[in-house]
Amino acid sequence: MKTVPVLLFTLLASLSAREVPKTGIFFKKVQLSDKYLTEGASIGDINADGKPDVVAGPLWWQGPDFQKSHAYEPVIVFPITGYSPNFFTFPDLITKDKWADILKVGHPTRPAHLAINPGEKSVSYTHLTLPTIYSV
Ligand SMILES: [Ca+2]
Ligand SMILES: [Ca+2]
Repeated sequence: MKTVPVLLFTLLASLSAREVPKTGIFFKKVQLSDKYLTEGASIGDINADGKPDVVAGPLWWQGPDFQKSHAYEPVIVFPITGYSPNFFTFPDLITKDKWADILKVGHPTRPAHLAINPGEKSVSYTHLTLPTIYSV
């Protein structure tokens, strides 16, 4: 009769021990969108508030809760049966100001695009198409 409670206690103790990682690093899953917009995402401080934001395709989500999104280019939803032409987005301080710009790389052999962050100005991003570079 005592076998079942002891076994249950052991099982619960074993499960709870697995829930707490020894590293002390925890993760929380946050779904940014239910639309298929891009193949990848990156982290950068787009609004220069010192908190990491997420950039994915034509949108960036404002950290730290990632509930509010901002479009820096037209938003196009793609069918899940193919690839999105938005492969990777890389935020960085390319124009050497405090506002992270976004380098977008699409399909191989297609040109990359640079979206220059307007900062606090109420104007849209400046978009530049970069020359395509082929390598063998
Ligand atoms: Ca930020
Ligand atoms: Ca910039």
